[in-house]
Amino acid sequence: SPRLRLILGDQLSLNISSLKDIDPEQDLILMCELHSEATYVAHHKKKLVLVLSAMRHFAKTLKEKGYRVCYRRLDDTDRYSDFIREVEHILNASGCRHCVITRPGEYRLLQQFQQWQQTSDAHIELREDDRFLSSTDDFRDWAQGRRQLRMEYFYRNLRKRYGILMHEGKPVGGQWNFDSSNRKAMPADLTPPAPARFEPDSITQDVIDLIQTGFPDHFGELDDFHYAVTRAQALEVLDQFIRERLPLFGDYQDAMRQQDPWLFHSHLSFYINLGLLEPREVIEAAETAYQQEKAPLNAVEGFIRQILGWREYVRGLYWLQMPAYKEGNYLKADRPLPGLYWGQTTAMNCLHQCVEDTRRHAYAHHIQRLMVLGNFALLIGANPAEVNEWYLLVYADAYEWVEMPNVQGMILFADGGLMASKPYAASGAYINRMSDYCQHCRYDVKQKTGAKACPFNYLYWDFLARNREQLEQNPRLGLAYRNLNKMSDDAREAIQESARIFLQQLD
Ligand code: FAD
Ligand code: DLZ
Ligand code: SF4
Repeated sequence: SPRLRLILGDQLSLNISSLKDIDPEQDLILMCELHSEATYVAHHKKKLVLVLSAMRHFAKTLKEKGYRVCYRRLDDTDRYSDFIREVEHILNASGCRHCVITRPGEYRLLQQFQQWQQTSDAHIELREDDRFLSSTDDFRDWAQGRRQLRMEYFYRNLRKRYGILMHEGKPVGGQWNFDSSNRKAMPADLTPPAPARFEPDSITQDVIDLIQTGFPDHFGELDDFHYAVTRAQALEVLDQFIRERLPLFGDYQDAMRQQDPWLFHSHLSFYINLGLLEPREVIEAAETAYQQEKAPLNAVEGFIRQILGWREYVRGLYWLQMPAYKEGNYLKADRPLPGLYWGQTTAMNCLHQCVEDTRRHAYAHHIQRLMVLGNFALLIGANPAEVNEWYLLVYADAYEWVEMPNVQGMILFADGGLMASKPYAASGAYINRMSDYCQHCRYDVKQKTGAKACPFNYLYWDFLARNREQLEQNPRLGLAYRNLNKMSDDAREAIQESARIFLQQLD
């Protein structure tokens, strides 16, 4: 008997588990553009274009392959509809009694689907998402009995399990990690290659018009959309990355440069997360480049660790910890997210630049997200719920399963140290070392307190003082607290006074 196959917007893979064993003659594939998905957070305009255009192109591919596809456009679906209503409608209309779905990436949808499974008259079959290299059960087993869940050990297991960058049971090159040779500041005369660009075709142009008129209030610049929207284009981005950027990926992984968020990063998260590229093939392409001596080991290992390590790890952590993970607020942070995150002017050049990159491209690279935007949110004590919402809606690669662990665990220490052994708090010196932002800033990164001083400098110490109760016992902060304790009363008061004035103005 015929089966309905539901494909969600981030499941655009021909070999997704919900399409296995499909009968092209009888079965029907359903895809739906939903107002509810476009607005449950007010996604960046470029993100909406990326997701909807990629969905439309994927539907076209499916039809060209001879599948029967029912595609519901935003203008066809009711404003208040959701996946369940759309599926039930088709089931009722067609008489089909069985719907196959690959488990959604977000907890809120899985929960809805599981409740519906209990109440629906039809058979709702949920399948594993096997595009990941590690299943949620694997992660649960690994996490069992561990007090801290360090990515590094999880990653080494996967390297061994899949034999990636391994030789006779040992890591290639004799070590697991080459970070000591990575993370250099970028020389001013080095010009990174231009990122791949794809001019919008008529399908993308229709979606741009739709978003322009339908979602004018959403954050972000819509002009100059040039992302890949098909698998063929995403493969071009991958190929270009491997040839042009991967060799220097490790060296400049942490560098930041004014007006250029792209640098030597891969820009592949958009496409891997949508399903246009499989993580396995991306890892393989990088490993092959190393074997063919087209890229050095420090770059290739560093890149593979991001995908095989971090990406799989955050997904495991998310499913292990939800729904409680969302509520974590270890440092009891409660400041509303300041307007500068939405583009309000700020004299802090690093923040201005990173928000501007984000507004224009729905992209910022990892260190901008972590050490500028994230570090600031941590130091000022921004409320985790608002920070999560911001990261989930502004980045075109953001889905809750990957966004939330990075925010709760990596930047805000809201999980109390399950992921990170200490908060990623840093003063202005780090930003100055890794970027050219400070050279163009009204503040002076060398001054510690006062009206001209870089706010990161006093906010850092103020953060440690404010969170003494939760953080002083952390062994990795021992030195920082000893330095804080050694300060004269005057110095400490000057810091707290500068922080008080700054934070008051911020609110
Ligand atoms: P590259 O630097 O080229 O890295 C290669 C790939 O590794 C990425 O494409 C991505 O798939 C993976 N990767 C790297 N770091 C991480 C990480 N920490 N977690 C998971 N995967 C990783 N990434 C997202 O895909 N979606 C998000 O919503 C997201 N939110 C983030 C929020 C914060 C606060 C931070 C600090 C990081 C976040 N990241 C997120 C991780 C990382 O910043 C992006 O994956 C990366 O910037 C994407 O650009 P790229 O493809 O050029 O990455
Ligand atoms: C992100 C997104 C958006 C903006 N719109 C849709 C949509 O209209 N239809 C759809 O099927 N999926 C969309 N998505 C992706 C879903 O929100 C995604 O499947 C969940 O976030 C689960 O990871
Ligand atoms: Fe940012 Fe401080 Fe440097 Fe200005 S001086 S760019 S605020 S780190």
